[in-house]
Amino acid sequence: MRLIIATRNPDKLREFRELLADAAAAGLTIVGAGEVPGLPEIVEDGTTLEDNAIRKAVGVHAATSEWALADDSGVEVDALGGEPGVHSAIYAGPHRDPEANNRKLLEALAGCSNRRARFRCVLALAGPGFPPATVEGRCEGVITTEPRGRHGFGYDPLFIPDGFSQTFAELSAEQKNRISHRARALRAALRAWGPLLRAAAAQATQRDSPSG
Ligand code: ITT
Repeated sequence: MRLIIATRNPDKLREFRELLADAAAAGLTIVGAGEVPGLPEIVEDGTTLEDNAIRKAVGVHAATSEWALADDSGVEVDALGGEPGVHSAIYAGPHRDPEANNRKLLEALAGCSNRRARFRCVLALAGPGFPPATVEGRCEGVITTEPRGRHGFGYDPLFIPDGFSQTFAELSAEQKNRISHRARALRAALRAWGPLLRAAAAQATQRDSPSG
């Protein structure tokens, strides 16, 4: 059975492939939205991560009739009232430039001693006969005063998770994948929806087998 990851962000997709390696080894085929021809562009004008995640999952499921998992995520900074939050990708403008986003965030926090923040990831699943649902994962930490590290993507060079002295961009992919908001959301997703997806996969295998 295919699970379409309803993202056009190649870094997110890479992390999903790493995090879902066991499910893939067990027979789940992970497909990125970019590999599915003819998908509509989904407008992310929801006011919450939940809204946008559901829009993306439902949009991809409606266009393909297949199972779709979407991620809407962002960094919430306490001293900025939770911004950039749902606007994280376009914080410095519609061109979605991560370096410009990072510069703008550091400028917004210049001289500010309260640097507490969290990454939040909301995952939405949509599929045949399944009303769309969401789960969430969070990772608490602080925002640095300058970018550090070369791994990861987006705001990773600015974010130090609690319990570490390195930023997400200084940690290895394996370390980030143990504690990240996306990893935690995916663990919640597998707890909530794993049995359902395994049953759907078994049904699909039976349907597709010559004797099924
Ligand atoms: P899709 O909508 O196609 O999934 P996107 O990049 O537009 O891709 P979002 O709308 O969810 O995704 O925006 C999330 C932004 O939050 C993303 O572009 C990054 O800037 C930031 N972000 C999310 N998760 C992150 C992570 O693990 N590390 C660093 N930045 C992250």
